[in-house]
Amino acid sequence: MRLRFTTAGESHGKGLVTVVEGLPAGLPLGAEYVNHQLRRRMQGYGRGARMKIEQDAIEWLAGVRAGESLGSPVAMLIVNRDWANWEDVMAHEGDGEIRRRRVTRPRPGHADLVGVLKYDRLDARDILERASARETAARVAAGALARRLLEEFGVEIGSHVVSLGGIVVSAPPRLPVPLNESSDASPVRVLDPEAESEIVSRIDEAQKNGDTLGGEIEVVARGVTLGLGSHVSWDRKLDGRLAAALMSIPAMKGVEIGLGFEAARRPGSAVHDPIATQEAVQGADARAGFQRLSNNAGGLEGGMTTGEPLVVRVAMKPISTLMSPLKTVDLTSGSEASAQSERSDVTAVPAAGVIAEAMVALVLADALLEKFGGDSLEETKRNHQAYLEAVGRRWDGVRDS
Ligand code: EPS
Repeated sequence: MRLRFTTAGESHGKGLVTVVEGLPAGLPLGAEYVNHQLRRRMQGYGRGARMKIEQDAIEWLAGVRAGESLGSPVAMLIVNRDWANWEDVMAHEGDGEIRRRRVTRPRPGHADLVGVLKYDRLDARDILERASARETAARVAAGALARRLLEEFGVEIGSHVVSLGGIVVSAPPRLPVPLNESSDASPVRVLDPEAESEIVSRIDEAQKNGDTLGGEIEVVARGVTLGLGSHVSWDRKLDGRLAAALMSIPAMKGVEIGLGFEAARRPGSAVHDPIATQEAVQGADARAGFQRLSNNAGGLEGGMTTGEPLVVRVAMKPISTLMSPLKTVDLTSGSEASAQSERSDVTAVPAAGVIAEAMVALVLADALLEKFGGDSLEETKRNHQAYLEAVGRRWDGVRDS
């Protein structure tokens, strides 16, 4: 792995820390660029009161000087404003005894029960504080650095919600570019005003019933260089790396690439994307002189990027904190109980799109650095340019002969 990142932090702890290692030196970086992504993650109809408390923003801790990366690990801090309300409950020091806000009635679907059993804890708060999707703020910060690097290579990453609460969105066949300019304008990040109002009503209804809603998100990356990833070994295939990264986001239950599960239901002739020469598709964005007449593959063949837009979808289950709680067992008495209701969101599907973009950016940036290397941005760019020229020359050779 060329680009690595790790996060630390509890949902109601002092803050979240992200360390990103492997960026080349000389990448222009500003906090506002990262903060813009953090603000996007806080949006979306159906979110809970926590997002009114927080104003997520980073503080640089290391790895950046005079607006540029140094090539050393970049560390960022996101302070939890809510910490002020939790300092006693989440205090670092003490005698091991927890007196307030213990969670002893595990929520079905959350990490609570398995976590307390596996980690031998009496209070499920010791588990949920880290299992909380609050951690994804730190991922979005890391993803912003990857996105910034990819921008230098002409990559644009966006997302939109394709279903929420069982309402399927009819997105236009040609997605707008840049995608986020349109999807971010919708409170539920959809490209269909009719579906938007239906979804908003469904969220209101779920809130009234103390219920929660899941949905599906599509991430699209344009301008990705042909040949990232590899066909040669299982752990170098980009499909697998993307799926793993996306499935690691809390509450994600499935990933599709391109046509996805639908490809399994069609004959090959209705799945695979015919290849044409650049001349056959006038004005299209050709890659090394070749062009696909469709993109059912979602920009990946043989575990490598084809140069076509990368299209991945991810399915999110409904959040497991229900205000009308499900049945559970109390950990202290062992008797039947209702699951604990903590403040939470009715749905976080719109925000999940921003998180999925961040994970896709991190995987693509890793694959880009793996292919082109470079200790400085200029070196990475030189290597990238030389590769593009070589791929292009190969096509010239075919045409001349
Ligand atoms: C989240 C912060 C959390 C939740 C949510 C995501 O804040 P709090 O628990 O204080 O309300 O709103 O977490 C979950 C959905 C979960 O299952 O834990 C955030 O910053 O995104």
